[in-house]
Amino acid sequence: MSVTVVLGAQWGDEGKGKLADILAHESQLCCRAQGGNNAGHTIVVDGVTYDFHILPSGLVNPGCINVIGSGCVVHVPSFFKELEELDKKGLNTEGRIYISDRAHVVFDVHQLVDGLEEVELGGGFIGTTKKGIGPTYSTKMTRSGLRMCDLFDEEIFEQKLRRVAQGYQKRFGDLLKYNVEEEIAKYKELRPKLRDYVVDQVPLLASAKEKNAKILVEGANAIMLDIDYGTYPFVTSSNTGLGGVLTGLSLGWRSIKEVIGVVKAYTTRVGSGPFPTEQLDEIGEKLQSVGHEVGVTTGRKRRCGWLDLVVIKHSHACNDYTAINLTKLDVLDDFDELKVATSYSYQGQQLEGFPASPEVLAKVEVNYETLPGWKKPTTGAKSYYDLPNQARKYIEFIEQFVGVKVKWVGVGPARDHMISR
Ligand code: 2SA
Ligand code: GDP
Ligand code: MG
Repeated sequence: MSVTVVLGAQWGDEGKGKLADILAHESQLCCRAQGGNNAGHTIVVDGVTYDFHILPSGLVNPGCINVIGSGCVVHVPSFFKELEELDKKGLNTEGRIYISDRAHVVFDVHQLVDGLEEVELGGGFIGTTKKGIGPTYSTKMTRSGLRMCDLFDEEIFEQKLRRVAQGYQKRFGDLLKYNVEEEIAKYKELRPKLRDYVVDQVPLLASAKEKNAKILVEGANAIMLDIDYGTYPFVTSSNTGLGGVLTGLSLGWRSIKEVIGVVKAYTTRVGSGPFPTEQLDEIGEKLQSVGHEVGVTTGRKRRCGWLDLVVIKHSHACNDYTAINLTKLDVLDDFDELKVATSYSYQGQQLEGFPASPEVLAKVEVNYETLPGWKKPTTGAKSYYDLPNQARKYIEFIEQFVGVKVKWVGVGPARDHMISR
């Protein structure tokens, strides 16, 4: 078995979905290991745009079986809605999508609580997608959550869901506008539809191993949103790096052949939290508008700034990339010069790594290297040497600084706008 892992190296939306779609062509299985429908991946194929949230991007490839792994959290009505939308676009997903029976279920109550917890935080709100991700992982960790396998025994299901609802009702009182009986009734309809999708992922992946299958793992969110290594507390509630892949799917570590870090040629972030290279001026606005930086799940404008190599080094230290896919290089086509962060200083001292403390992070001074722009379109480039000289210098600067080869370069949103080296 050989496993290729695609991971976000910044704060998400680097273009993981597009690379996953390309690599799915040589994979028999495409798996998600963590997260839920907070993720948003846009894939453009033959002029058709597909938006994925909980579903793996491997579904675009008709030869690929897709798995939502044990480390994921699933809001069942949203899962079916997403399948319906793909169906409307003519994509046949029948027999190609499975959910682990160990994955936790996101209920409507989790989504409501997500909103209430954001209100409780006042000015310090996280800026979540309000998809119930944090509350669901919280109930998972406090061992009160429901897993997909719990949905099929009506009695146990009702008992467990009522217990979750009672807990929240005690905490939020009248602020929580939730009717548990309505959600229970909804599952009477969903239950029979779900049976064909829920499987034991462990033997499924074990049999893939026996058949020496090629497996692709599609990361969701990104390392700077990782619960342990990201900009805590402004993070999502799962392990979004390589660690989450190993716990979220029953894959042997020995099978992992490639870990590809997807790096946007500049930086974006949705939601609150530290962002040292953010540009709150016309540069940030230009990156936002040229890059069409709008959240796929919530429609929020993404915050934008220069490429931060302190982030990429931290990200590489956490995930140990074997290669980088640099994306959206074309968005930088019309800049006279480009800045790239190479270190941070705090109280006059250069820092060694990416600081854990949000208070320190808020006060760091960013040290930049300035590189010349290329002022030429890159979207038509088919090979590395079609790229302007200064664009190649930009890529090589990143490569040398991080110490990882840039194996793919994205020069546009479509599947064929990708240079491979
Ligand atoms: P949550 O909902 O609990 O996971 O939110 C916690 C933080 O994680 C961020 N987050 C994301 N950041 C970038 N992209 C994400 N997916 C969507 C997209 C986002 C969207 O692809 O565009 O549509 O707004 C994503 N999901 C979670 C979130 O902003 C919080 O900072
Ligand atoms: P993901 O969450 O990492 O899969 O990324 P998203 O899909 O949320 O956001 C990336 C966006 O950039 C999508 O709209 C893609 O279609 C688009 N995209 C991906 N690669 C490129 C690229 O190289 N150039 C341009 N211009 N757009 C790209
Ligand atoms: Mg995204």
